[in-house]
Amino acid sequence: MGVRKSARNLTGPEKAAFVAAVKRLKAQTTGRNYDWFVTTHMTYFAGVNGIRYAHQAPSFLPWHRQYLIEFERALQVYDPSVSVPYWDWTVDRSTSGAPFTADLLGGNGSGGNGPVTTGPFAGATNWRINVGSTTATSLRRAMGTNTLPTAAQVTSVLGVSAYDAAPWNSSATGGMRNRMEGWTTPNLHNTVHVWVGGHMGQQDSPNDPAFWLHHCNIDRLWSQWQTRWGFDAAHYVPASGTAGVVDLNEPLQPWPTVTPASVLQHSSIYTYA
Ligand SMILES: [Cu+2]
Repeated sequence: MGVRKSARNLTGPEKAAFVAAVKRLKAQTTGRNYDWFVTTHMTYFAGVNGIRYAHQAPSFLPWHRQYLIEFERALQVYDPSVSVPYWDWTVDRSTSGAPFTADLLGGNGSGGNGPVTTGPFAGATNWRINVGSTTATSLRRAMGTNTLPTAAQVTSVLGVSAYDAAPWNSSATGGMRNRMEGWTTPNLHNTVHVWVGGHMGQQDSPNDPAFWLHHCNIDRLWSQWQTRWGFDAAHYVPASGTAGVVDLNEPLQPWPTVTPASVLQHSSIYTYA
């Protein structure tokens, strides 16, 4: 059972171990390597066979929870001590502080949506972009063009008792999920993708390792919401019979045996510090 810590609280050796495991997964040539994760996010970005999985749907949160679990397990093949850290962007709001330091994610791109020039993922030799929605071969960022969500906005979202509501897409205004995902105010998750910019603003956003730290924080906020309102099956909707989305007991592809119901409880796999 792993403990996911805030990036700001990682020790130097913990940061080095995370970076090393990520780079080993990137260098893996077969199986579900780093680029498989990027491709999978792109595949599931929009609907597959008429079902929305990863975005603009109730399964936004459980799909990314399973995606993080799979990624973390892939890192742990190389180093069992590694857990994915989270980036609490209500606290760490600088383009040069945690987690965007030279010993973890590196800093901003140069000259506005340009290549990252510092840290372990700077330049195509250190970190080559192989699959993506643009032809850039090195990691790009354009940080700080908008304002990160605030702690007060997070508190307001965690106070919404309904998990989600019809019409179960980017137009839904009646639940927590779309406020968290960000197609309705106060727009938490989407705002952070835009704030980092560059690759993080695209469908191939997992090309930026910042993706994992951001989504770890989103998963942590969902866990906090569950702590307040319930980890039980009654706190995921729709329960059944809704076309085009993943109901409580329907498969979260590409993991055919995983369902929203099966990932509601996470404490036997990981907890949050
Ligand atoms: Cu995202």
